[in-house]
Amino acid sequence: MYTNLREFIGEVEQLGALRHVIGADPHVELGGITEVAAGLPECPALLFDKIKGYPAGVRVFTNATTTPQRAALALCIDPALRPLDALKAWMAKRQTLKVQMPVVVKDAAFLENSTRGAKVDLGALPAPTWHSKDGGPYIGSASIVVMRDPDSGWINASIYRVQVHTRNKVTVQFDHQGRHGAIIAKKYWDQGKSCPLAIVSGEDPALFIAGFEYLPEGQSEYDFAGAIKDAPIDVIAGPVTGLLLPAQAEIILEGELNPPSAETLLEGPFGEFTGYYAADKRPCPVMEVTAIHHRNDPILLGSPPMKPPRFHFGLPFRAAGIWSNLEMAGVTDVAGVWQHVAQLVTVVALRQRYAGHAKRAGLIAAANSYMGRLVVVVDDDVDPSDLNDVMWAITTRCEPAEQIDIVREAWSSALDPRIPAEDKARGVTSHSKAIIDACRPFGWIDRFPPTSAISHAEARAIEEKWGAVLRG
Ligand SMILES: Cc1cc2nc3c(=O)[nH]c(=O)nc-3n(C[C@H](O)[C@H](O)[C@H](O)COP(=O)(O)O)c2cc1C
Ligand SMILES: [Mn+2]
Repeated sequence: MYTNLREFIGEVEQLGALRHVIGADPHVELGGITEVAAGLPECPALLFDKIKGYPAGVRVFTNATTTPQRAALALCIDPALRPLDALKAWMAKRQTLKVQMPVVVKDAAFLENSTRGAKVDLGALPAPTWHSKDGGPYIGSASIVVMRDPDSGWINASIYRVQVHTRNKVTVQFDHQGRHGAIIAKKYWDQGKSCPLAIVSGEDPALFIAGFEYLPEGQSEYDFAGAIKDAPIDVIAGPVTGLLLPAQAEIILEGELNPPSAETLLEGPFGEFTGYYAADKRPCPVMEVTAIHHRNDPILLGSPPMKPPRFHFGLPFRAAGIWSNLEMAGVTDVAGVWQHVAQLVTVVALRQRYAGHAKRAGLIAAANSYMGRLVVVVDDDVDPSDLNDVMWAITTRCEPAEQIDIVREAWSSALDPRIPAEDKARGVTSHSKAIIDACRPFGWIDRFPPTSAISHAEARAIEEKWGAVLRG
């Protein structure tokens, strides 16, 4: 199992999924290459070197976890598992995670190079401008923001995007005031202080995943990342802030987030995971960077939002959450849950046992589908991770006049491109969701025409026996 990003990249290379890209321009080109690669069938991970304007060795790594295989690798789950089995393994693992407290170590490779105070120059790092209409370069698209709760000492370490503005100023963007980082920073600001923080780039992929997961207030993403790996995360006190920082990371910025009453900068716009821009420039809290540390030949981890179906993670982690929600609510016989189109479509597969079973599952899934307008429920002979299979079920088992329900004023967000600006301006960020029951009607399920298709189990047996012949 990998102990840091470099070892993870080595594992990706062993799988044959790494491509080396030499000479890309960090202004729009590097982002474009990342997006095109993410659209290829094998969706390779990319290690950029000799980036235009930067010395050889200063690198950017993208598409780290964009396939099911690499997402499983990052979760320390067998990457050979079929996607739905890998997601199921993750759901089971997440339910029984044994928290691992980080351990303090004496040295960190990121201390190989440090600059402080007036010598700090963010221009030394290849922050990409990911999309042509973005407001500027972003050093933080996959980096974690570390803060310490002044009351309890809890360390929060999650992902908020970070734009570079000057040689020592960046902005940190919270989507809403409920973000743990926003809650912690406000505590310092309310006391008239700046909030000490660190931006960690080129972190261990388990920390990248932990930084995305919804964890309860008070639980550290470090503990969760340790649980993913079944091994504690190494940490070391930052020389300037004293914050405990991941010792295996590539690049760290230390500094203070100033109260917005003292200073803000206009941040964005930034292309979002929906494939659209959601807002124009907006005032954002400013971090004054007082120290930069990095390993020799540092690797910046980048994960720009891209046009769907491309997404940061090749396994739909939020679908695993919905799968657990269904089980916790007592819905039996769930064969799988998946999300497509960058989480915007949720599919539940189940074995119907009673009238209303499918709708019960659909309603729970709809309630928990963030920004998703489409929820589909299919029978268990349909693979929810295969969009073609799902469309086959919709077109052959669903009578639209009878089997599509609409739920209004449901959970979306200000990032939703289809909500009118006037509504957003008055705080209305809900939308409607269609629940498509693409199951065979329960009332006459026994009389529904039998399918001619071979079962998943039969297909697997044939693949095992004849796969080599078929693939040539
Ligand atoms: C690549 C990526 C970028 C993200 N960017 C942001 C962002 O800019 N602002 C934000 O508030 N959330 C962002 N998120 C979502 C949060 O990281 C996520 O919801 C996290 O659980 C929030 O952590 P918290 O509960 O500790 O605040 C991003 C997630 C990912 C995977
Ligand atoms: Mn958190």
